[in-house]
Amino acid sequence: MKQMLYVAVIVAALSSPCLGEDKCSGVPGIPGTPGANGMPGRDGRDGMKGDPGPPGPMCPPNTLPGAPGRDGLPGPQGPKGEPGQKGEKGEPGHLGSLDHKLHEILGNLKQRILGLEGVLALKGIIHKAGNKIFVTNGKLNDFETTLQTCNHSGGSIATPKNDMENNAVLDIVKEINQYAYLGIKESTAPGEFEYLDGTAMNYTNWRRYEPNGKGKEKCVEMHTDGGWNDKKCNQYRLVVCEF
Ligand code: MAN
Ligand code: CA
Repeated sequence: MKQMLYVAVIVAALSSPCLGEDKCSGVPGIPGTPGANGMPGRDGRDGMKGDPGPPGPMCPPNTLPGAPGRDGLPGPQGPKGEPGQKGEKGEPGHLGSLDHKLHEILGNLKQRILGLEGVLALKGIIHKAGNKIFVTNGKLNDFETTLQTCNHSGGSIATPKNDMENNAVLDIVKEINQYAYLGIKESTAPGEFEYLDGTAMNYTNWRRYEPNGKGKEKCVEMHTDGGWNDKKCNQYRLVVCEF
């Protein structure tokens, strides 16, 4: 193949018109066709950020509105409204149900105590008058000792403040057939009597001509008719207490 190319070149040289001459001028050859474009180059580095663009054009009328903006700040508090209707009564809470249970317990306790009092009254041991209970230990003592005896029992010396209470004490006095000191004493004003705490009496049941021992009879006793007599405090009288 190479040999054939050499032959072709030699033939061409021999057949040239300027064979044998020093200089040879000819017509310039036709330029070859341009080569195909190369591959695109790599991307350059990012340029600097440009200025913000001008605002966009206003939407023409009759176009759809844009998305709603964000909520504004809360406004000031409005005036107080009218009170609503009263609601239904609720179920009892913890305290309510405790209150109910305590009421039940107290009710039972009251019934039991009333039952015991009934037994004691039936046996003639206590004498009830309203909220008071009168009771004797069956012994005789002076006024001061009677005060101590009753106080030590958690009660106080019998102090009838109405006919009902006076009759309850009288029942005991008649039963034992002994006079009893009462919780009444002469005040600093001779001939005037008051309760042991110094308050004025609002009920009395003096016997006829009593009190008559001004300044000398500072205590008060109940006779077997229920009437009162002022008397010296050193006598032995039936101990009757109230609770
Ligand atoms: C005795 C005492 C007096 C009482 C008179 C009543 O003297 O008990 O306190 O007033 O009897 O007659
Ligand atoms: Ca008297």
